[in-house]
Amino acid sequence: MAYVNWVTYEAQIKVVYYGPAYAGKTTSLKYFSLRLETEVKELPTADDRSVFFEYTQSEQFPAKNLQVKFLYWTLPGQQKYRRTRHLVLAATDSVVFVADSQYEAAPRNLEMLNDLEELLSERGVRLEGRQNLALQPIPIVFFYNKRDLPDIMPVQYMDALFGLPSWPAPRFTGEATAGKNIVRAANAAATLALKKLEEKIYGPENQDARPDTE
Ligand SMILES: Nc1nc2c(ncn2[C@@H]2O[C@H](COP(=O)(O)OP(=O)(O)OP(=O)(O)O)[C@@H](O)[C@H]2O)c(=O)[nH]1
Ligand SMILES: [Mg+2]
Repeated sequence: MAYVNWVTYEAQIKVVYYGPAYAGKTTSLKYFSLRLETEVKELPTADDRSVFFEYTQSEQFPAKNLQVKFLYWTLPGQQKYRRTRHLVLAATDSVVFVADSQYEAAPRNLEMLNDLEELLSERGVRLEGRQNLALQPIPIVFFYNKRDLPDIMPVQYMDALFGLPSWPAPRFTGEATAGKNIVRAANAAATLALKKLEEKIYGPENQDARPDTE
């Protein structure tokens, strides 16, 4: 649940970029921060070969009575940084799952999705659309990256891989190196998290809306 300071009426929403190593998380975040005209802050690991985490933030903007700031985080996908990922996932409000579209990356994409769900469940959280009503749902947006490469999985093949036909999570295809669809995916994740925050604070916007069938 987003952090809200009721003295200053400020809220923070944390969006985490998750996905296997080399999928393009850092490239996505760097492109997005350029567009936001902010810098990516980095905390290198002790061995200096990878980054412990990176994040950037948007300007605050008013939503209802709150000033909302969005923080975008990413973290290394290699197996050895699992503990780091566990820490960085604390208080996540929304996830952009950056998948590598190359065929050979299919098993690593699935491993990281499982890894994400396991680490979230340890925090009492699940991905929205997944069945486990004991856990708190957070939104997820899929980003199929590296669509410029030749040997990539067709979009429908990837949808089937992740089970998207029965899991209505937003999905974008793109190219982080060229910035294609990066802003759209980031905004979708941020908007879904903001909607959740507003519902928590003000109640469902439209009482007549279709009931949540999760
Ligand atoms: N062709 C192509 N290459 C990409 C794309 N996005 C990222 N890359 C390249 O893929 C490599 C890995 O990208 P990163 O952004 O460092 O990947 P990461 O997900 O942060 O990886 P870890 O931090 O190790 O988990 C880099 O050489 C990028 O330039 C893309 O859309 N197309
Ligand atoms: Mg990275």
